[in-house]
This record gives sequence, C-alpha cells and structure tokens, in this order.
Amino acid sequence: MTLLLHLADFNERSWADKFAAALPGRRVVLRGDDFDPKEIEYIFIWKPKPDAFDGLDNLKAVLSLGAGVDALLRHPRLPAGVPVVRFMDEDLTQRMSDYVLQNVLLHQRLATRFKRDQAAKRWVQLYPAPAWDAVVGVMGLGQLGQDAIRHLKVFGYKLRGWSRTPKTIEGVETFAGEAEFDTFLAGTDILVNLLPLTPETRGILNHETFAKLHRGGLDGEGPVVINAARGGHQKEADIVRALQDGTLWAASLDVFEVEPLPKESPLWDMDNVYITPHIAAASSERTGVAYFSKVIKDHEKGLPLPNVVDVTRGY
Ligand code: NDP
Ligand code: OXD
Repeated sequence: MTLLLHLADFNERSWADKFAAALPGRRVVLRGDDFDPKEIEYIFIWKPKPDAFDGLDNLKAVLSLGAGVDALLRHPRLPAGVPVVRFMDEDLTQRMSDYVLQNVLLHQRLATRFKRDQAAKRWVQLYPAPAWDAVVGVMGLGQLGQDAIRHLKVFGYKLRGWSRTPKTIEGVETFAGEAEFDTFLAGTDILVNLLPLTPETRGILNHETFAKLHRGGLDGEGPVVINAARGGHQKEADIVRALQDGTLWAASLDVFEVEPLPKESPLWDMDNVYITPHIAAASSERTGVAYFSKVIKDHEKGLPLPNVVDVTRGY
C-alpha cells in the first residue's frame, strides 16, 4: 500500500513522517518523490492542485484533511466512484465550539460597545442582559453545529437551529429547509453559520438574510453574524453595507471569499468586525494521523470506511 500526501498550507514532510511511523510496512510519499502513480491506493489531501489525481488509477479512497470538502468536490478531475472520507474528530470539534462560544460571549457582553467607549474614554455603566435574553441561531446542525449548541446550552443561551432535514434536539427550537428559514431568522439575535458550502448555501449570508434577523435584541444593539464555515457563504460587500446601515451591529468572521483576506478589504478597518485568519478549527497532526491511519488499517482489513461524503448532496 502507498499513501500519497498532497497538502497546501500544512507541513507535508512533518505529516508524512508521522504517517510513516503510524503505518509501518507501508510506503508514504510526497508529490516530488519518485513513485509510480499506479501504486497509490490512498491520497491524503487539502486544497488540491489541478493535476492532483492525474494517473492515480488505483485509488481506493480520497482522504480529506479538512472537515469541509467543498473545494475537493468542485475539483473537475476528482475520480468518480472513489469514496471521499472527511476528517471528523473531537479535537477539531472542540476547537470550533471554543471559537463559537468565545464570539457569542463577546457580542452578548456588548464588546463592541465597550471598545468604542474605551476609544472615546467614555464611562457608561450599561449592564449587559444575561445570556438567556439572547437568542443564538445556529445554521447547520451537523457535527459542529450540534456540539456548539451543547456548549452554548451550558451558558444559558436561548437556542434555535436550522438544517436541511428536520431535527429534534432537546432545549433547541429547530427549523428545517427553505420554507422555515425566515421564521428561524426572525427570532435570532446572534446568527452562527456552520453550514457546508454547497450550491444551495453559497451566498446565504447576504443583506436580505441579515434584514430578516430579530431587531432590538442584545440590549437594542443586535443583530450579529458569526461565520466560521466558508467564505463562499458570505457576500462581503453585503456584510460591509449591513454593518454601515445598521442592519447588522457586528460580525465575527473566520473565513473569507478570498483568503488571505486582501489588504484592500474594508472589513479590516471596521471596529465592529472581529477577524481571524481561518483558524477556528484546524486539523491537528496528532489526531489527524491517528484518525486516518486507523481508517487505512481498518479498510485494509475489509472494514467499511467511516464518514464517507455524499458526493451528490455535497457534504
Ligand atoms: P456536517 O456535514 O456534519 O453538517 C452539516 C449540516 O448542515 C447538517 O445539519 C445539514 O443538514 C446542514 N445543511 C446542509 N445543507 C443545508 C441546506 N441547504 N439548508 C439547511 N441546512 C443544510 O458538517 P460539519 O458540522 O462537520 O461542518 C460544517 C462546515 O464547517 C464544514 O463543511 C466546513 O466548511 C466548516 N469548517 C470550518 C472550519 C474552520 O476552521 N473555519 C473547520 C472545520 C469545518 P442535515 O442535518 O439535514 O443534513
Ligand atoms: C476544515 C477547515 O474544513 O479547516 O476542516 O476549514
């Protein structure tokens, strides 16, 4: 068995060394190494180049370093019929919940308001309302959305969730499909996006969506949007306009239409925007190698692959 690594933005050599240690007796190669493409049975991949799959005629599975597989599924030469396994693990999930919790708390405690007061050396004793006065609406009730909800529940927030198919989650008001989207938005003060990027969800964070959110929450300052999923979900020009015309009060953004976010983006300079460089929940080498080595070993023994992406659904 030979495993090929094809990674951008990650230290390929370091991952390869760890895979080699975890998979004794198997070959682990990088793109520049000397190998016959026909010997490759598994490819471990992130941000594929156009020639990523050329000559890989004996692939048994495509292993995605990331939880999100949108870029992979858009690849024009992704081999048809070869299963795509995505990364799902506790470490990544916990990091995402940390990010969501941090940003929900930030806005519910009116951080932007106090930051502005500090800049103006203004002493105004406004006491933020308690967590249970704020309604957090989570778009996407999969692995990450449901874990974020579990954490938010402990802090006392009122919770609603939106997914493609109906869900029952204790203590959460749930909504499903396009038909219930507006009702979901109408009661939401803090909108958290944890959807996969698909043709249906592309551009969903737009001015029309923001205008449907609940107004008057967060001590009269809301609503707020938090996007930790994909830049393709948001229309950045609409976010800027909504922040300027008061449709949105603030935004936390981990992902962008173009990454890295171009220096000319007006978002950089807005004091009600909280930018992080797509770091909400990176895959870690330690857990990633453990997870995918087990996937390969189990598959070699004839066990089924876990977390196989539904390519037609797009996630
Ligand atoms: P899952 O596949 O587990 O969950 C996806 C959820 O979105 C499901 O509840 C699904 O509904 C819902 N959904 C899909 N399409 C629609 C739609 N058209 N309308 C309404 N709901 C929809 O994904 P994860 O929770 O694991 O991950 C979500 C995304 O987070 C990833 O795709 C990735 O883009 C992003 N991500 C970002 C990271 C970062 O660092 N910023 C790190 C990791 C992931 P249903 O339950 O009905 O199927
Ligand atoms: C992912 C990511 O999808 O880091 O895992 O964005």
